[in-house]
Amino acid sequence: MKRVCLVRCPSPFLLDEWVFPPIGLMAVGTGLKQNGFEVFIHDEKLSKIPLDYRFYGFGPTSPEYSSALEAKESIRRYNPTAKIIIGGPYATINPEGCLKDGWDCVVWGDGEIVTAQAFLEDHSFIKGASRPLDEYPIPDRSLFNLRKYKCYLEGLPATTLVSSRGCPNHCGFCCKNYSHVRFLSAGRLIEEIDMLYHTYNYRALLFPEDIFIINKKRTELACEHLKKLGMVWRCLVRGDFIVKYGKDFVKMMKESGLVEVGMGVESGSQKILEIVNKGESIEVIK
Ligand code: B12
Ligand code: SF4
Repeated sequence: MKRVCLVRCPSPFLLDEWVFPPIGLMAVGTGLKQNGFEVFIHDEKLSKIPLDYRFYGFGPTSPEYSSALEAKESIRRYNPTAKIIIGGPYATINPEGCLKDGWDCVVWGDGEIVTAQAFLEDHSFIKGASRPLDEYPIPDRSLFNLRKYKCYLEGLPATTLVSSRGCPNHCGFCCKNYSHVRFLSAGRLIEEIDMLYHTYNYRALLFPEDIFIINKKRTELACEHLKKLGMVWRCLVRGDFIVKYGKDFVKMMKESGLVEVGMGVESGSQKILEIVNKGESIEVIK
């Protein structure tokens, strides 16, 4: 059996790191499982990483990278033949740096399909294809203990669902490699909502992705379904989309169970908004 250990890096800089489950590792683990791997997601202290695996995978963001590097070195010391690879946000932003740091393989971009190849074949770098999101399996929440992550909305246990990737805007402070946006279709989004409702008994959801509402029609279909289920939910928005879609759209979202939005204001100075390339005016944000 091909046994793989995917490691979630610690984020001690967060107020509470046990809120949002690692969806990226879950997505990669689901792809590996479909390719016959036995997947274990390690989300304990790094000092407790099991050292007897043949394959290890890390997917850190930039602030998590130094701890991933340290963990790689410890695994190497005790298990020199293990294949240790890296993917995820940091590897996608700085693949050259990762290559210099001695990872056995660096995976750029989507990991669902290519990670099995990264483990089984002899590559130092692999570029993940940017497929339509409906082609990927629903991330398998049973790969670890979802309830360990304590997130609440209106007092109800909540969890996350990422239903799109990318963003068409170009804020200067934002770290992203591509501007094209990919969505789950309304049907596939509803399928994942239903799974979290029926199989995992969630009545509250968070859509933490860049801009959940960017596709108006899809948002309307999702709202219709969330309303039918009686769920409460939260998402991120941008002021310009809210202004463009209008008050009726906001009312429709609220009536479907929306209880909170997060919106980047960034600054009260028009000059600073321009310097950071926010693409929105103070008036629109107000
Ligand atoms: C949800 C989210 C969060 C959530 C939950 C994070 C979590 N626990 O997963 C919260 C709110 C906690 C959060 C916090 C922060 N986040 Co955040 N977050 C996101 C967001 C919007 C979506 C991530 C996601 O789940 N995507 C869906 C999954 C399926 O995609 P994915 O994670 O990219 O994984 C795919 C690939 O990367 C790859 N992959 C991932 N892991 C691995 C592992 C292996 C071995 C392989 C081969 C491949 C692989 O395959 C996956 C499937 O295709 C992204 C923006 C974005 N569009 O990606 C920002 C993003 C990841 N966050 C970012 C940042 C900066 C932060 C913070 C540092 C912000 C802050 N200042 O506090 C914190 C700290 C995060 C941390 N722990 O280090 C940056 C990271 C930039 C960077 N240089 O690393 C991003 C890219 C936003 C941005 N555009 O700037 N975040
Ligand atoms: S709108 Fe959000 S996700 Fe898009 S570029 Fe700006 S900060 Fe990044």
